[in-house]
Amino acid sequence: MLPRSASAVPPADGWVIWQSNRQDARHEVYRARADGSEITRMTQTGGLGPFWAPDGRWIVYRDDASIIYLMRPDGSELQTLATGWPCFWLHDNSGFMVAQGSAFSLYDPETKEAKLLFHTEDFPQFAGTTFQPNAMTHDNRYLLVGSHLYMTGYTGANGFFTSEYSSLVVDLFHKDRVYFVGSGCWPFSPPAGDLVFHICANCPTHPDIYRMSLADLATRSSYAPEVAHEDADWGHEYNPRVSNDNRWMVYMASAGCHDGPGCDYDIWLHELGAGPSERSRVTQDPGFDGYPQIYVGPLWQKVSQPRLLLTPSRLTFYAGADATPAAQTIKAKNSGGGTLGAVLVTPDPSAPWLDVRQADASTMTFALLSDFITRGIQHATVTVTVDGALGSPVSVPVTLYADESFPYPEGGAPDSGEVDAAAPQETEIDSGAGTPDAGTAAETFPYPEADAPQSSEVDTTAPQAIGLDSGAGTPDAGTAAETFLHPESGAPESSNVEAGAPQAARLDSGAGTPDAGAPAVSAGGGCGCALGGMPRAAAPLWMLGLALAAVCLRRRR
Ligand SMILES: [Ca+2]
Ligand SMILES: [Ca+2]
Repeated sequence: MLPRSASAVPPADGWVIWQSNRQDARHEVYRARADGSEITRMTQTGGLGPFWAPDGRWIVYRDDASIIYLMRPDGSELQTLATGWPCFWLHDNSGFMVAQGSAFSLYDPETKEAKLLFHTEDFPQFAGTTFQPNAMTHDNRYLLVGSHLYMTGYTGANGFFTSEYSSLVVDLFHKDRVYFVGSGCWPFSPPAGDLVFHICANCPTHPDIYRMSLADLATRSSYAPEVAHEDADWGHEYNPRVSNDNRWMVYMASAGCHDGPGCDYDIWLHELGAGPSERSRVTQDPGFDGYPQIYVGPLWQKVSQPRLLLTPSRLTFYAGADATPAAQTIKAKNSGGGTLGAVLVTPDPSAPWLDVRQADASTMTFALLSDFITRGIQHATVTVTVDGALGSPVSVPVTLYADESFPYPEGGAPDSGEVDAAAPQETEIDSGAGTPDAGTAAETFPYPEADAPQSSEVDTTAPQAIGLDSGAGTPDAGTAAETFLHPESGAPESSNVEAGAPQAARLDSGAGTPDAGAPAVSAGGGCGCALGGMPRAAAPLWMLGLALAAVCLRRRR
């Protein structure tokens, strides 16, 4: 059945990866152009839940034993990394999140090192229920979580809701604040802008892909369909993911069939903001085609000359006058051949609050100068140059959220209407705090209708600016993710890899119970990323996996 509406022309340099059992019973990773041409099988021994690095330089996936693999987008440099479930890449390009029991760690694909970002236990309100991180916003401020937290009714930061399984936003700067997005699963954030997406489980043609503005967490009034089709019209939508250039969404949809590998899911492409019926078809095969990712740009290629890679590629600070955040570091790496030349850092003269220094030949340190901080959101752009290197210079966007403990900037207090849109009911705490002001949110966080991120953003259409790395160096203790997500973090011990995650992963092998392979929990990297908040025992987690699959996908009438 063909789409009902005219569809946009897929990007000529767009690429999609996904998992499919089209050639044999085992799922493998496939790659194609965004128009569905040039389908290439990428794996031979099983491949599930592939995730593409924001700059395109790596693909990570797992097999049905929860062994994590890395490969280049051309299939080269295939290697195993660890055991667990890859959940998502951080938009700052620093690595990908892996769930290992209740521990969530950031893995650096170049150094192969891991560092703990957080534990389920860091979020006590989720004790006794499920906690499934699906994505992080582009500034690493908000964690998007699927959970049963609201199952019997719960009052979070934006009010009381009841929903069996729901998509939630957790403010990592105020971990006690949980916001309800909607009933259903798969919360996901684009690489820029202030939208979140998820699968609405109780909308007119559910499941559908809905969006909401983060500036609107308090009222949810911007909650609206991004993609919505009737089931019979290939409208059983799941797993929305947004391209690195923030223009395209890929997702999987069936014609109403629900339960995983036995269903003919196909991959679909949608242009963001083009209306809920706009789409084009990427795959058309009777097998299961699911968990797509899209990358727009030239495919990664090995080069002989030096190529500059910065990890992370952007920084966010959240500051209160009583607790100046720790300095953060960015590593300059050589993702090409030869030897990388000297690194030159050019600070932003309009940002006196930011002190940028070179700690050593490849490490840049970013610190805040409290005396120069004023209340609100501030942006800076630091330029990193390496003569003779591909991708140089690189502009690094730095964002500062300064809370109410700082003075207002020159010009005085904002209008009374510019209260913290995210939590107006908590004005004692929130007024003027780091969440976007209602009056400036649109400007600060462009909706992806814009063809390119605003000038202060990294140009995500220029993957060569942040190529791949030779593998030298180790992550610093002060990088953004660690500083903001888990200040008390330490390296995860191998014992943190609990039996539960791999066991749950085996649900997706397609054998056994009717729920095996159901997209929500078993076969993909999203909703069922991890089964946290439960005792470290295999059996309950395994059973929970079945329950989640049922809940997340069976919100039928
Ligand atoms: Ca639908
Ligand atoms: Ca199919």
